[in-house]
Amino acid sequence: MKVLILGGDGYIGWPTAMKLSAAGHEVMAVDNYLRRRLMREIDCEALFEVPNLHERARVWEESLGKRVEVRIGDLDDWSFVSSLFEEFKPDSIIHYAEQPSAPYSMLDRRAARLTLDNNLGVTFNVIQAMAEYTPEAHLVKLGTMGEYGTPNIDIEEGWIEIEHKGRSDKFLFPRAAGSFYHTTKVLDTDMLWFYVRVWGLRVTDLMQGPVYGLATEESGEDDRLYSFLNYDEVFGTVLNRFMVQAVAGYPLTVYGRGGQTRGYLHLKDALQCVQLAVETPADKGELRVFNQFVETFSVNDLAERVRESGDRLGLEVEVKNLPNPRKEAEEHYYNPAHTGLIDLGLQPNKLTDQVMDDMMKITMRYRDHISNDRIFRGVKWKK
Ligand code: USQ
Repeated sequence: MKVLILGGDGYIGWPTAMKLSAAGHEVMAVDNYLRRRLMREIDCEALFEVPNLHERARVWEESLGKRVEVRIGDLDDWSFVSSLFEEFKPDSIIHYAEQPSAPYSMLDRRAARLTLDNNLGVTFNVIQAMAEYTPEAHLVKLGTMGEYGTPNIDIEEGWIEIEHKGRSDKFLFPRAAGSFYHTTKVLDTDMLWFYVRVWGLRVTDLMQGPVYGLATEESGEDDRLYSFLNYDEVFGTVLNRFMVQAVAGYPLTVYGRGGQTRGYLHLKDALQCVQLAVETPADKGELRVFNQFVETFSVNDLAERVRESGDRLGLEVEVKNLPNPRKEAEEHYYNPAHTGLIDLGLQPNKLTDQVMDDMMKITMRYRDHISNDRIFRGVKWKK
């Protein structure tokens, strides 16, 4: 298949490009380096420097003999998007090209506006380009489990049957996002659902939980092919942050009571899920939704796993409960369904002690790169 990866420079974007290229797909990776620019602007550089997308594609071609086409440009700009679709005519489009950080979206008015404009603008352009150039193509769009929030009922996989006053119908599961970033993903889903209804597009919306990990089958031990490992409060996800904190001897930053529970998955499983979605497309006129995670953990569970791994590896790990800078439930019911991707063939990689220790060992290689003042700055949700 011809697969267009939008946001191909990102934490999941580049590993996806390698994965699908290794699987024999013809891959084009596109990015405007927005994340790199924002990381620099707010002084949140990743744990180690990552070569640019052209360079990574060269290293990949040298090591595997497979080519990933690279284009750099702004997907919020219609002329760039239309030229891409006209040139490449993808069978499948993977859309990761969004500002991905909840804390970034809560920094200030400008950051919130950038998140709104970029995320909605790119999704809109992709929909328009599909309709104009590739109406049979399949869009695999990265959403987030955070679209649902933490309701006091079981979370279904995208859709819910509701019986009301003797009649029943099927609706998108109610959404209640916890940050402005998450809200843009809710708006994306609504926009996609509208165009699926009226134009009969083919869409899979992946409700993904927080991802952890770095090495994949394709990167192996070659750190020139690794993704960004962010450990700062803005772009780092919680388990990656805790591992770096443990290695730095910085007390683990558990926000509030630490009962916040989410569905987590290893980067390798995020790739498996996306590959499965690409290779078994949604039907025309279908908005297919998968809840993309493997296991649920509370923040306290994750801190404990990192502490135990630290013990095994000779690190002294302290855990500290900080006043929560976010507005979120710290103790809550959480029971989301997640059978769709398992039914398609997902083989989960769970967070075993071995997986934990292997990830910690990679992090330990970069101990000297850690800058403690990047770890916590307390971006507040409330004004
Ligand atoms: N947390 C801490 N301490 C920290 C960092 C985070 O206690 O130092 C807590 C947060 O308050 C939250 C949980 O850990 O309750 C997860 O936080 P996170 O920063 O790992 O994840 P989040 O901000 O929700 O966003 C991440 C990705 C985002 C993706 C989302 C999936 O950055 O792109 O959409 O995970 S989900 O959380 O399911 O919405």
